[in-house]
Amino acid sequence: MKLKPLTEADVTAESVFMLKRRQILKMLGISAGALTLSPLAHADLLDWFKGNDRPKAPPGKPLTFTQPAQWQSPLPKTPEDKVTGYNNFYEFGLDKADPAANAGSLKIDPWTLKIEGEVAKPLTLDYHDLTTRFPLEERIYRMRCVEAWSMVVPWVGFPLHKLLAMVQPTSNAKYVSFQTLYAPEEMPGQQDRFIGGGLEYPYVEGLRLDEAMHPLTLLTVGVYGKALPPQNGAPIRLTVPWKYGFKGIKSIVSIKLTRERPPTTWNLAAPNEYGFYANVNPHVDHPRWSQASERFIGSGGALDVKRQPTLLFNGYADQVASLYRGLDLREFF
Ligand SMILES: Nc1nc2c(c(=O)[nH]1)N[C@H]1C(S)=C(S)[C@@H](COP(=O)(O)O)O[C@H]1N2
Ligand SMILES: [Mo]
Repeated sequence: MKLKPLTEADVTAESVFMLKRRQILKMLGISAGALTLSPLAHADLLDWFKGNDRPKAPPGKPLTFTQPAQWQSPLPKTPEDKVTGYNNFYEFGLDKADPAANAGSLKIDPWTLKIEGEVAKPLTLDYHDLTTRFPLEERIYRMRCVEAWSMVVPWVGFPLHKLLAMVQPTSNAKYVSFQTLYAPEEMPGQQDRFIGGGLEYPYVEGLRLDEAMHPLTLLTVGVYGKALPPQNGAPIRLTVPWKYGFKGIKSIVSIKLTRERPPTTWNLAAPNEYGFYANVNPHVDHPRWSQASERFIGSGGALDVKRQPTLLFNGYADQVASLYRGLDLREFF
């Protein structure tokens, strides 16, 4: 697909962050195709902490939800301003501050989410349905980005298996594929390879059906008790806490049950670096950096970012290891 490149006339105050990145990339002669998730995440993190001109996330509407004891946690939570201010959402730029600065252009109401494919009862949900059709629960999950930083986040959502039960997968259904909204006029990264990191859009992800049916797998509509802000993937995104963060596809418009394993965005971009499974694993390093430890983003400042050991399946091994019995986790990374 040919997209109209941005001209200088398109550069508004909101896109200054992105312009800066584009110019730097051009000066360095880096082609967008050579970009991957950043191994320079630490420098990036320090940079982000220094910024004091970050706009506040727009307040989402408060949600009604229960707090089942099973999903609460004694772990210290990552503060809300970091959860909603330090983001990866390449449709809005590559820097961690870009999504919060630029995702305000995303129109989330009205919204249409289609659930189709190998199902007996296809379903279409609208914006209102997303927060009303299923009882919402708060779940405090660890979140681990493949770039080796981590957070603890109080999400609000409902388990994906409830939605799948409603559409009734056929016996042919073996995988679940997910697709982000494709709207280049709202998402500058979908118009410009330099802004969007050279990824193919729309962003797509996938799970095996048994992974999708697992009780931990959440369709997330809120964070910190309120509707998701756009930078976190409003109005609905996926959360799979035992996998690297890039599996958690944002702003979903399509969920399709399939016979074949669906393509996934980061695997398409760099198949030797990002696998389909993407299970968090301290013993399987990224080809360009170690995954043995991670930087936990807590309440401290830039100099107080704690390093901690990475946990197998991000600490959820008791619950999910059985899904992978007999699978070589090095080969199927
Ligand atoms: N559509 C889309 N979904 C996405 C991404 C993206 O760039 N585009 N980034 C992923 C990555 S790499 C991570 S770590 C998480 C970050 O989620 P958060 O910003 O809510 O913490 O979103 C994931 N989902
Ligand atoms: Mo990530």
